Amino acid sequence: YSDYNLWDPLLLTEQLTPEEREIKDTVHKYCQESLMPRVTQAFRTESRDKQIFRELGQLGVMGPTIQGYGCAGVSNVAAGLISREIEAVDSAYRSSWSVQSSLVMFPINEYGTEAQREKFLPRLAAGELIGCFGLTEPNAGSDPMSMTTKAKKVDGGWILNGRKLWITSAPIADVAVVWAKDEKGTIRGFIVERGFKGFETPVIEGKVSLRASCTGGIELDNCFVPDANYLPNAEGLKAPFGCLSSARYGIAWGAMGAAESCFKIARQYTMDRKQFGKPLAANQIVQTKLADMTTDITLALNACLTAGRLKDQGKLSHQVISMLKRNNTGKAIQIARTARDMLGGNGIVDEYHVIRHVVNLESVITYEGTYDVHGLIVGRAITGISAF
Ligand code: TGC
Ligand code: FAD
Repeated sequence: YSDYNLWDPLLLTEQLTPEEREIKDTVHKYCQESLMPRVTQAFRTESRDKQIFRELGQLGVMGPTIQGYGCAGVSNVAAGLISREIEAVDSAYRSSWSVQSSLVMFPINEYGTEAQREKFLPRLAAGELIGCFGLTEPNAGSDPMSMTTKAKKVDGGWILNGRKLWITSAPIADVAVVWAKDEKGTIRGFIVERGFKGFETPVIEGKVSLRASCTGGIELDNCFVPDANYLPNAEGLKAPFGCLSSARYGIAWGAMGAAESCFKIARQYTMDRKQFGKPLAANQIVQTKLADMTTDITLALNACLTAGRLKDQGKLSHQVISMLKRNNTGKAIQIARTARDMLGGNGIVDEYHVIRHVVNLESVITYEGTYDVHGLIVGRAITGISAF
């Protein structure tokens, strides 16, 4: 047997269910026909286009694994395929989708009351409401347990004080899932709504990465949050970490979408461009670079597929998610940088897209736990010793 499937060497697509294949094709079509033509301009102008949330809502991909409340209730593999297709266009669009799905809808569904689910999930699923997730603080990034945002219990609710930083979608969000310590130092979760007094969300200016999504801070100044907006089933750091596990799994797939785009562009470019009287692709060094790229992508995606099937069975440990988030974002940025080099001078121009993926992936290896922090999580799983 000698057939080589250029874009899918291990025949991942054949291992999908008919429903997963249909989802992949539908999302691919929307991303390529609707997001792709807008992305270069969105990146140049740092566009904060809320319409994209509604479009993703209409497509039915928000909070895709949640059953009911206007969500599709599909498999974890289908969710991964959605992430991969969106990030093939731009990591910022995938970021907006991830935060809404994994970091806002997931905690409301997992840790919220029935009334909270009914109030927020259908509108978040439709993209009518935009959500953000506030864990990181100016002095608590890799170590969220050191957060200083406080929640004080008062009659009928809680008073929140503190500051969150690096919060995707915060400046345009209608609701924020915010994490704060109660008076005993236990981490609690709250749904803070736009319009609550003492809730501000300044924009972070000057980002060179993820310019098609909006990032900001959350400032809580004696902000009163009623009991109705307290997440009763979230207690301790494992509650926000549960959300992170869902988002990190999606990023493992998504980063490979960006890597695949860079690989496709680099292959075409080196086939078309001639130097020294022959296509660049005729050089051994160029061919082995392409071989390395597709090898890494193929292995990473097949690991994602296995992980997704395990996640559906409740057998995917968060340490393995760390392994994949670390490996796949690390490989994706290497692939993007190599592709950038293979395009020569054109590699730095946004119309060739590769440089946009490079700078975006600089955020993707940092957020949701940095490359090294995930190495330490796996290291702790191997040795039983915490090196943090
Ligand atoms: P540790 O003792 O490890 O854990 C405390 C409790 O949580 C449990 N746990 C998890 N549960 C579910 N999923 C996970 N991934 C979990 N990780 C830990 C753990 O079992 C324990 O439970 P229990 O019952 O024993 O209490 O806590 P630690 O303080 O030692 O953790 C250290 C470390 C480094 C692992 C952790 O702090 C960490 O992961 N740091 C990275 C911070 C991070 O990822 N921040 C992300 C912010 S959100 C974001 O970046 C969004 S970007 C989104 C976008 O735009 O796409
Ligand atoms: P630090 O923790 O200060 O780390 C700096 C460096 O030190 C890194 O290289 C790190 O690996 C290293 N380091 C840290 N500790 C150790 C150690 N023990 N051993 C060895 N090396 C170590 N957060 C949210 O809550 N919500 C969001 O929506 C969100 N969106 C984001 C969007 C963007 C674009 C970015 C860039 C970040 C976002 N974040 C968000 C924050 C993100 O999760 C943090 O930036 C990340 O966790 C790292 O924290 P830090 O930036 O404070 O870096």
